[in-house]
Amino acid sequence: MYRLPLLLTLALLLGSPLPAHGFVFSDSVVHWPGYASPLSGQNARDVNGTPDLLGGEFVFNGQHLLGIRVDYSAPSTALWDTVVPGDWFLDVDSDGYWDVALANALSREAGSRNVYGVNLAYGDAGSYAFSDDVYNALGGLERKGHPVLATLEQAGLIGSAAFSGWEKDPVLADTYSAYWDVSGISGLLGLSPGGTLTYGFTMNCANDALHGQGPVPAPEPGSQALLLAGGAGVVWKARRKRRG
Ligand SMILES: [Ca+2]
Ligand SMILES: [Ca+2]
Repeated sequence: MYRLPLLLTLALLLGSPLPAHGFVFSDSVVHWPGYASPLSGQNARDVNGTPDLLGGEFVFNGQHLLGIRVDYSAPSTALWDTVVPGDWFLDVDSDGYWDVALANALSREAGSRNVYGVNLAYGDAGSYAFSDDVYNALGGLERKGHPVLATLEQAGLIGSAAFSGWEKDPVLADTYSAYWDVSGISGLLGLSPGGTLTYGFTMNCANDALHGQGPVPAPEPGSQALLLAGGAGVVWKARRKRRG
């Protein structure tokens, strides 16, 4: 009778509180789908200038999104002071419409950021402010024709994020992290447990871009496992009793 105790142990492990978890992502795109630069040379490289966005993590506790981390490095420090985060775009049901925009206000300072409910089609130019217009101070060094900011005219404020800030004085090739804490926003930002989240992010100059999908954690198997374990325990005891 070794199998049932093993199952019980497994079920109890599954039923115990789990640490925060989510999904990690890497930078697997040069630009967002549908937004190649009209300058073909810019589409041949992941990074134009600096920083290099490396990837990061969507951190969940159960189905509740706690925050977003981005890791980045500084392949160059030239013009670093002019480069700041663009907005975060989240499509919580991956239907081709952004549902949440986290507005970074073109600032690298730590502090509060507004989070909006939006309904912006990926492919609609009216959904965005573009790199060409946003990064206009320095002679057109930006990646051309790339979304950077969300159009917020129809947006509704749903809460705020606490931003950790963006490195101001980087050491060449060192890796840094930025974090947006959205744990104070209730309602999972509309995320559907077990579903798929699509995200997009870039800097004001769109020199490097993040875009991809990841899984929203499904309801934990703990409660189900405990029920099963309870049932198994009853069966096990009943069988032992009968044998005894
Ligand atoms: Ca990159
Ligand atoms: Ca959507």
